[in-house]
Amino acid sequence: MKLIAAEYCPFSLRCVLALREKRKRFELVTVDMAEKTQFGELLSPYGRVPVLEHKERPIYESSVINEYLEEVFPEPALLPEDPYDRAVARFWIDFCNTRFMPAYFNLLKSTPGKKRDALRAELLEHLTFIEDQGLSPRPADQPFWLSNGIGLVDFAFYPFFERFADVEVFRNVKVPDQLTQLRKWLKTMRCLPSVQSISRSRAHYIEYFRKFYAD
Ligand SMILES: N[C@@H](CCC(=O)N[C@@H](CS)C(=O)NCC(=O)O)C(=O)O
Repeated sequence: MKLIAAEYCPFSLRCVLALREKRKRFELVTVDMAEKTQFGELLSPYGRVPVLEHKERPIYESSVINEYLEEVFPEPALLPEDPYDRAVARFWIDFCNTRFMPAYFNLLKSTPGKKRDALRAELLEHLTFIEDQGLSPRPADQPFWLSNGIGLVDFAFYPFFERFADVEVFRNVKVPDQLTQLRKWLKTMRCLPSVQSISRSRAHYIEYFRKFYAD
């Protein structure tokens, strides 16, 4: 099994984390997206990574890949068993893909001014929504988003927080101190061996992203 991925790509990280948590052996092929025309055949029809190659067939889009992995390798389970709970998990993955992630990248790509201020407010609103609707309703001793075990919702969001130093330093948005559940969840995630295997230091991210996002 092969994962075509890119360095610093949060979507690729989602799949690396799911594969590691499923304890699956896979070849990680890293392509340089700055030279993406050279790698055309490896990319998705949208010209993107990640792409999973399994049994000589390609699977595209990080959320689809992770659901495929869950179906093909059901153990350990990364989605809840109950259909309602699965729907809740899929809601959060959708929220991440359609609200949180666009707000995060639009803020990073913004130029100084009123629009940036609005994008900053939007991202903060999403962080508060995660705290209030996603993490606060959990039982106090539940470590992960939806259960006592790690799951696809945790992996959908974490890669953006892994590199959150970029919005903190270059766009002045940090996870507010009062979002205690979100902070607690982040702490738990950072202790996972699969997460530690892909983590880099805050200083590393700041240095790397400076050339893209410093005004
Ligand atoms: N919705 C896609 C997003 C993947 C994505 O945007 N990947 C980036 C790298 S982080 C990419 O391939 N960008 C190339 C491009 O859009 O030209 C997913 O979840 O897999």
